[in-house]
Amino acid sequence: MPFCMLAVISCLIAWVPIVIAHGYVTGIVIGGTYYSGYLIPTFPYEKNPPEVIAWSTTATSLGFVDGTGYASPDIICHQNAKPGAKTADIDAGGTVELQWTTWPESHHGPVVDYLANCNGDCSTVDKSKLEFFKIGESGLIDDSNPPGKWGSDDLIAKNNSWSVKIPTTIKSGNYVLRHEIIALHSAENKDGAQSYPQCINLKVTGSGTDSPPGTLGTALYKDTDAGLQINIYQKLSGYTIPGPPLCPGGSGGSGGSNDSNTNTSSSGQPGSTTTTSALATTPVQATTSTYKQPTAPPQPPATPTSSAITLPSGLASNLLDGSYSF
Ligand SMILES: [Cu+2]
Repeated sequence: MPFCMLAVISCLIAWVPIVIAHGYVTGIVIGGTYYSGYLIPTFPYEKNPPEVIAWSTTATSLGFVDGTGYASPDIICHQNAKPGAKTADIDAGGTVELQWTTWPESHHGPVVDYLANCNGDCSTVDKSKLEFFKIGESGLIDDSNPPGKWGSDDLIAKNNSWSVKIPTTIKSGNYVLRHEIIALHSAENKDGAQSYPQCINLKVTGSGTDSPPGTLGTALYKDTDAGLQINIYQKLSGYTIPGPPLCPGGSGGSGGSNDSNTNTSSSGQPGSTTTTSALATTPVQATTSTYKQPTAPPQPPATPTSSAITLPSGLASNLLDGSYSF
């Protein structure tokens, strides 16, 4: 991964840029109900953080999992992720809207969504056993002007939000939704793609019977995948969205404008072909709040006050994990 000690030090002196870089899901809206995300700037430092539907992580740098982590449990739901204690109800066929922090425009890449059946309570599930099937994907939308227009650009255009439809045909049960942006701005380098996975717990209710076959999180990607080792600054003849093919009933997500054939799923089938007219184009305002977003500014664990830099222990391990980029 790109790594520059000078940049790390300058960001430590001015802590805030680290906190606002990259991104995470701050909130989720389902059927008009607002659910808090796992607020990484604050929850890790609270004694009793609120119980939420989102999975906790230790990605306090708002960093990513790069190609060296595709076989690591961190790729499943981000660094050291643990299941959310709560679960949101949703009808099969319903839409989940995920609200991100401001996504950096430079971080072009696909947006993908998966479900995995918990076969029981998701709050105690063993993530290493979850088998994910893809329910939404949006890759390269328009490459007329490299680096092109990507799923991530649609996400930014939709006020940094993304809507994904739960297939109407899947059977009722408890599922983990794995929502992910893959940033390709450094993907010309081996292992340079950056995954930002975010997981939430859902209880899906419907009359469907589908139980699509899934893939373990640690088997979703290889660093040699065509869609993960790629130079997006040149004209591309097409783009293969990483991961297993879209399951039947899956869709292009809110970003898919579907006006080109540049997306190709890994199975060779056309990628985003489902129209998404029913999906919200702007974030739904919270009508029911299960958790009030704190108004206090994020509290870093320690702020260096002089030129002597002391790394907080958690940060030091993140650095070793290679979770920084600039
Ligand atoms: Cu970044």
